[in-house]
Amino acid sequence: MLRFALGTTFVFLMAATAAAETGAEAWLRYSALSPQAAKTYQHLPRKLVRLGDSAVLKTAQQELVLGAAQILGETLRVSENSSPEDAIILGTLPRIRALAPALHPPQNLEPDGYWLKTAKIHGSECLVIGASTDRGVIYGVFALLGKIARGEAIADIDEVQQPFAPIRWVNQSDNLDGRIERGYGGPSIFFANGNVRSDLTRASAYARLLASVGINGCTINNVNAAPGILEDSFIAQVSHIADVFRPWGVQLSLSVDLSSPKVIGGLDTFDPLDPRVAEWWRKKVDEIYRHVPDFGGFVVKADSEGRLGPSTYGRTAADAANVIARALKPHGGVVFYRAFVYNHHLDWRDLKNDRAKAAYDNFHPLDGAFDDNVIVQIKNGPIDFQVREPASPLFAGLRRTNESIELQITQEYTGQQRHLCFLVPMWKEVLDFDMRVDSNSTPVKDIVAGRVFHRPVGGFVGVANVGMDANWLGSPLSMANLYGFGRLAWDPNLSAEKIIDDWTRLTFGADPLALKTITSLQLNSWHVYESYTGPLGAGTLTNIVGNHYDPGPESSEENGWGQWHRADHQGIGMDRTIATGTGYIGQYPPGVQELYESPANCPDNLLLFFHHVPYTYTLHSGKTVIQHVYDSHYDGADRVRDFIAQWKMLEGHVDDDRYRDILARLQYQAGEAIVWRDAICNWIYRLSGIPDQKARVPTASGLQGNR
Ligand code: GCW
Repeated sequence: MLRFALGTTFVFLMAATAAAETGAEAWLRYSALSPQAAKTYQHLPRKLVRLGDSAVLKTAQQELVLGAAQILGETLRVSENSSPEDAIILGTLPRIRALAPALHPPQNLEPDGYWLKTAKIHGSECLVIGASTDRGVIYGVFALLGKIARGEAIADIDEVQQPFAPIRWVNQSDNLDGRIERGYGGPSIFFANGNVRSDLTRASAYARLLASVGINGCTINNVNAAPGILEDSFIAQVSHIADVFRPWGVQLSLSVDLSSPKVIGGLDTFDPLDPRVAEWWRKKVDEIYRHVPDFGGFVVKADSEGRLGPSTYGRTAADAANVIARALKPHGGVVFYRAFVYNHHLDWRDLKNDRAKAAYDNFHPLDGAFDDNVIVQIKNGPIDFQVREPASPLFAGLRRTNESIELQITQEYTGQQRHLCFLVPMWKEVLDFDMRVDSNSTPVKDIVAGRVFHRPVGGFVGVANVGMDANWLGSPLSMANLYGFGRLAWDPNLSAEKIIDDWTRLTFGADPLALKTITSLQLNSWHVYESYTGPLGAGTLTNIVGNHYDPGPESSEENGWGQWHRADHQGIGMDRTIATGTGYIGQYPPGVQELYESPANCPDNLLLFFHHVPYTYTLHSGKTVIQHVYDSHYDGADRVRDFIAQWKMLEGHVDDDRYRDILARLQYQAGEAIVWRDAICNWIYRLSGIPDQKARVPTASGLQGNR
């Protein structure tokens, strides 16, 4: 009777969970397959053998048991021994070789790579999930469950997956008081009121999400770092977060303030070349590793946006990075030194000044000066996560330095999770961009992975500000960006179409109309957002000194921040040419210079990033710049309205909770797109005095323009 009662409660709870789609499970919903679809997996062994008992392997086993129960309704029997019986076998390759010498696992499996293979072992039908590291086994389990959840065939599977690069990290921007800088999904999952939270359930669930897409590290605090994070008492607290990350193979790291030796260490200096400072870092790092033996390392933002740095003592970024790197080196830790270093008091009157040049100017001269456990972390573009930027020239400018690319999952300048903006297509453009180093094909993805310049370490970092909101980022559709970042970091050669198809099936199920509509909305969303917020590479025309959200094109000008578009009565755009402009284009290899230096060659979508042109300049599209601005804004606003119509077709095809939530979001976005359209069109009309050919934009006299 008790059994019956429990069973009923369980079924009831399952139904309740399925009905209330909070988004908390994200792409790990593991919703039950139809009996028909589940039949495909009837030969999946029901016994599970785990070779080894590390925490990570145990997590892998638990995940597989959970997934099989939820997706297939099957209970996997866990067995420590490998008696001759059909089984799923989890383990690292040496253990698998010992068990089944006749199997031939892949020879050169990279760390974290995995192998999924159906094979006969001692006469039994087995499914092997093998890897070079325990962490790789978890990745193999998630990959297998993803395939089953999407109904893909696994009967004769023989698949090897290798990570493209060793660094696949996220950076959070959490402050110790629990607020998140540029966080749009609620307060911190790590900190509250100046302490580490006592309940770290969400932190553990986050680590699971990260592991499920192959992310292996997480920096838990803001790059604008509070020195207090390195107080001994705080390190003890931080270790609790590492404890909940560890079973998922996620390494913890910290952002640090370079002035810490002085501010909290009691020294009268933080000069990186002072031996007392070196000693302070060494002791501090040793202390951290006593609490967190698998600690990943530090992220450093220095001499940037008011943060102190080595320039205080006339030292270089390399001096600063290396003193910390040497403390971390014996423990295997790394330093991510951010290249986001620029002067935000630039003289805007000087047309030769250019913030875009800062990263290259500051770091290229230091190439070769960084220790081999330093990674220079470079934002995808030379300004700051605008809706469109060219790839940073610094990627090609460091041949003897490790690099990572910093991508922003958080939609700071791209609609703050209130506008739909799927960023994978944008990231792919940067990752695939050919830097033409030494006239060879050298896409950014290959450079950051260390393949072009044969660097020992490198990869991908995503700024991901998840919070306490049930759905993590504040918007269910934004989670495609977190998922997509992980998938791309693992394999940047995946297409945006494949990534969003996988995500949608896992997040919403396989309803054909839902699949078609959601994937198409996501794939179109970046261009649509761009069309009403940032025309032709001019930058996101938002309030750059305030919320980075509302339209505010005038805020870019006449201040030192350097996000200038130089719009005046005659024309618009920054002249960054070698010939007449700031010379920024000269930072690229010659093949790329050729692409951008002449307006005739430059792609329309970056024209105003590189050139100052009259409003009447004719684009490759055949339109004038001014008419393009008008048309793209009207088109963008119309297309968001059309998103609503498309979404409404999904009533009954997706669960009611998310149907209504997303509908409300799109309706809100449609209103905002009109606000943007009108603000930008009116602004540019006032500046240029050139009316809209289609007479939609009110003219000075209040009459409509010429038709
Ligand atoms: O884009 C800017 C953000 C800051 C951020 C900074 C950085 C966390 O507006 O909030 O600081 O970039 O990346 O350092």
